[in-house]
Amino acid sequence: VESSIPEPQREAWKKYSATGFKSKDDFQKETVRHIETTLARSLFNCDEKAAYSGTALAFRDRLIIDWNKTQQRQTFADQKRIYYLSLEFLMGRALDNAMLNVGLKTAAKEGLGELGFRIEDVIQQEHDAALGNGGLGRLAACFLDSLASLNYAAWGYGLRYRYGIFKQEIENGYQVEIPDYWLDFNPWEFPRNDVTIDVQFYGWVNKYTDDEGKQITSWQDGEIVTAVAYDVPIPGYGTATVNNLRLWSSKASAGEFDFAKFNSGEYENAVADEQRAETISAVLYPNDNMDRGKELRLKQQYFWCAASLHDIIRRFKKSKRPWKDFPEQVAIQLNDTHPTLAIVELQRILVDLEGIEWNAAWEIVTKTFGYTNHTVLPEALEKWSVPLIQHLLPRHLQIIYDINLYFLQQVERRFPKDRDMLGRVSIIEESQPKTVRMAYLAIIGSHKVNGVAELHSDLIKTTIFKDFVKIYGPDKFTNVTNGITPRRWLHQANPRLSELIASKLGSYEFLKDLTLLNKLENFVDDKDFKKEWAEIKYANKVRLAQHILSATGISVNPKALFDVQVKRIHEYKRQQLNIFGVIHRYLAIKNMSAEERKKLAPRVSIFGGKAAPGYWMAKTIIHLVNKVGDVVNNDKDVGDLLKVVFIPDYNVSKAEIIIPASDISEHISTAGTEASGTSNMKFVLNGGLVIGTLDGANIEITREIGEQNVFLFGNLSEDVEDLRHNHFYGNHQIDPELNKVFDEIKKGTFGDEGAFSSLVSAILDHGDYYLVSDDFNSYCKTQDLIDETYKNQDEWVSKSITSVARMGFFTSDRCINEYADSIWNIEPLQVKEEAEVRSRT
Ligand code: GL9
Repeated sequence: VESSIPEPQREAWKKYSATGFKSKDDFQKETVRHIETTLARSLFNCDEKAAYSGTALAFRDRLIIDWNKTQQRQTFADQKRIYYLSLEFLMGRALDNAMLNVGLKTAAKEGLGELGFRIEDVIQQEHDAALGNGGLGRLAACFLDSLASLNYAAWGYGLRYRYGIFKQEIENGYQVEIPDYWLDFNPWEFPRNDVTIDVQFYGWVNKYTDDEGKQITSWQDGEIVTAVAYDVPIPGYGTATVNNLRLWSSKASAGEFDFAKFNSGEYENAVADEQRAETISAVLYPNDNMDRGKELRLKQQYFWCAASLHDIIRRFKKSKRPWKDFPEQVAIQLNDTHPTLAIVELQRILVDLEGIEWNAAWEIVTKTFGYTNHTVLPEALEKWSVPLIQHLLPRHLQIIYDINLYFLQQVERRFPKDRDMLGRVSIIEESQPKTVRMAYLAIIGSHKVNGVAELHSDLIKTTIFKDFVKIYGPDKFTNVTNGITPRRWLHQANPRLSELIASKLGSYEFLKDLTLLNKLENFVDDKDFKKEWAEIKYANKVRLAQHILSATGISVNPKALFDVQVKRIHEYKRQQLNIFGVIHRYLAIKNMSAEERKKLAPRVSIFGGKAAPGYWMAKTIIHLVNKVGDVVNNDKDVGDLLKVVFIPDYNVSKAEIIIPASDISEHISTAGTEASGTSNMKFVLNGGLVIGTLDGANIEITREIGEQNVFLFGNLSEDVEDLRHNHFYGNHQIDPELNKVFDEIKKGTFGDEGAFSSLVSAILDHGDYYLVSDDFNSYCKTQDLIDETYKNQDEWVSKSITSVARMGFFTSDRCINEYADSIWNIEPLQVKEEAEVRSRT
């Protein structure tokens, strides 16, 4: 590798090369130095926020050293890299994770203590990086953690939104959205003002023959917006690898920004141009499992795809290899269809700019890309209007039509008799206006398509992508069941449990190889161990109860059974089933004798999650939960037997408090609708049991931990279609107990009944699409079984331990290794210093 510094001068560099702190004393020295000089504060005005900033900067220095080395090493090795393209990275906080991975948390804890701060309070000062909506974005963050921990040469590419997912407040029971401006102080990003890429929009396509008689296709006269790189270091656990997450920010291009307008007095117009450019990366779209088809969203997608691809190609070109080697050097994974335009953009670059013949180019493209599907919900499948693409990306639309033409010709040859097939699989939907089916384009442009849990991967093959299985054969479609990082979701969120496990297994090796947890089964009858296990759960519940009190003013008894459902609010996830079940329980308690009440296990029903701002039904569910809480929590007959809590602003750092404190969590989607779910894994890994439907990863969790350790209920995925049909064309009977719940709502027990009529009539009058009534009886009975089981604490704790012991499969490390083997064809890049590195916990 070439160096910019000549040999004789390198000695001075090496002598002063940064090393970062390695002891408590050095930590203090560096932290104080940063507080006094970088932040210009002193011991007279150092609050917890400043202590956080200084600590973060000290740890950042350590990370950067490994980061630089990793990037050098990867450049030097010159082997295949993985590029994970995702519009969402739901990272949460970085400091605790950096401490764990750098391995000097104890030094920091003691060092901060001597400086007058508690490390827990300091860690909590950090603003969550919330550049995602839910499971899909958090999965991307877990993947980055595993990629670095396993030493894969991998880059994430995303957008640097100025506003992450909105903050949620609850006012009078209603969700209110507050903008999430998170960049006031972010030590974890490095602006690379020298790494910029100009991205074009609009314009027109000029086809002509040049002087040498060559056919030229040129996209010209568009508007240019500049992408500026911001790099975020991603440290691995137990290794010196620190990978890179590159986020693009948009700004007016220097060439484009009209200085003439300034001079001619059009100051406001010039500023308006600038602001328009910056708008592209301004906000994360807050929709979960929902496609809204807004022009600005399409602009975001192209802006990010184009910038990322040009960056990847620039790197590839440095190796001076021929283009046909591109797929041996580059694997690009598409996180859902959001980055599908990258397929079209690569084809455009190869054909229009590099002069490669169409078929040769297309082979390079399809070998490079893999596509992960995350949902079968029809309303979430992206379709972009043809006129919109025509306007914004005229050349790309032509290429999409050509891709489609060649594809359909191939299909026609293979299936000459199936005339409907062509219309069914065409990338273009003949609607009004015509639309581009992005999932079809992603399948056609990739060499592998995967679902995210077994059931889901089967469903995409038999339903939405059935025809493509006929066309390409079954091998193009595969499954990679999701996973979660045990570093954040066990060790960081639940340090005491992690410590207890380590004490029994003899080391923290399980954080690198989660299957080692199976040794815990040897201790299911160990009385002392069980006692400690239960105490830790209790302590976590006390911590959550404190949070609930400060966030909502509601006081809950940590001895009660904590029943938790936290996730985005969506009809398919069926928070309405949960709250109707709560009302049913409330009515039952009201009808009980004092004797009967004594026998009942006290329960706290905990809800949390954001509703998309435009999703009326979801907002109504939140409103109902809060109104039910108002009534139940203040009913003297009920007391501690039932409390209903809505925790506002569910996010990654709240999840770290909530998940370890759950006794039972709810994963109760209509069978066949939740592609995987990942919080189900997090809850079980933290010793919580689950109530769930046979959906997504619940099925594989059950297979791993055993049916006796899961509370399953409800109809099966294969019966859903018939049930829905019968709701409309048969005699639709509503569950009688559910009807009583509706009567209570209609009576106005929970306030103005009109406020909730849409929720009730979705079931009574509109076909109960999500099968709430069909599953209600089985749901309530299973909840009763949970009450019974919880009374036997000894048995409960045994189930909890056994379940944790069998969760090894669900680490994202396993998941990433599967992607590497079956989709990317890539090996880890070994790190020499590894042995010397880090005694980490
Ligand atoms: C989702 C699925 O709904 C989840 O079941 C799945 O676990 C995750 C990760 O694969 O992907 N698909 C999807 O669109 N979202 C998911 O969570 N929603 C968002 O977070 C945007």
